[in-house]
Amino acid sequence: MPYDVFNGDADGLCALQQLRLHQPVEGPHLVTGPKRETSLLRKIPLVDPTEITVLDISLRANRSDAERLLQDGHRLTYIDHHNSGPIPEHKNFISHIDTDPAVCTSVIVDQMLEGKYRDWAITAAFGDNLIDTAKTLAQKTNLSSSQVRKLQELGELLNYNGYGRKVDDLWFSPEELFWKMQGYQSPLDFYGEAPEFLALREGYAEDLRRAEKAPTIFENSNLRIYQLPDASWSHRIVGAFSNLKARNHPEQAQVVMVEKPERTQLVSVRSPKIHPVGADEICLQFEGGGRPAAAGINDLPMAKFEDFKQALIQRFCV
Ligand SMILES: [Mn+2]
Repeated sequence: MPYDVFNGDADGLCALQQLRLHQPVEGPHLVTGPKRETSLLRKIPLVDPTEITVLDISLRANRSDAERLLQDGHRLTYIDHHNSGPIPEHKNFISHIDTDPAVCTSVIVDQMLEGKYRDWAITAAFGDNLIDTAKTLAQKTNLSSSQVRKLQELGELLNYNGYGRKVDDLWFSPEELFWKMQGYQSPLDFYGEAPEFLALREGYAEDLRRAEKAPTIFENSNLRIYQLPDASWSHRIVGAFSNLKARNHPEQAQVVMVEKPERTQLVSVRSPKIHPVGADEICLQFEGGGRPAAAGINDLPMAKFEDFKQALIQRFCV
């Protein structure tokens, strides 16, 4: 039985959605998790050699497991846009990795399928906050501007649903959402008909109202740092909130911190839209990761906050 391994955000969901609408697989095993859980290949149990499709999780975080699975005789198709490090050279490792900051995994899948389910790729690009990419792709379709706005809202809501410390924080588990989505060829029908869509819209509005009241702990014209409390809603809204702030303040880097138990913080970093680089470099220094435009840290010790703040200032304010 094949395995489909995917990031539990809009991009991972819409990448798999396109692939499985194109090529349905009888009862695939799904391996996924909240957006920030990216070491997913280690969750594949010992099974006979099979096809493993991997979507939207960094190879850097999964390399040793990828190598082990190749040694065990599995065939891996790896499709991703995160900073990967060296790519295994093995006849059973098929890689479609493109780290161009204008590309996300669903856009790579869209290229592979020659635009067959492009509306889902547009949805994902909006979800990954690649607005220009989404709009450029939308120009190649017959969508009206109101339909494009719907895809944007859906992408943002699917992305929002991926955020949480654990699956219990999420409104819907990514597996559940994927199976619901598989019932729809078009994201516009999912938008119009799926009760899951309405539930996400309500949950999002409520979480955002709370986040808008969060204090700013540092601000100048190039950088702003917000502090959110330790709560399920903070963990759900952190990504969408940072994307929203990044969009509304293109000249400023946006950093959203969420308190966690054990004196650490979860951190979301968005580079300034007008020059969207640096976020991954900074997060890598503090055991996080991501892309040049958007990156994060799972556990930043409070004791490291001053160093982190100085790194941000060095990168974005000079
Ligand atoms: Mn992605």
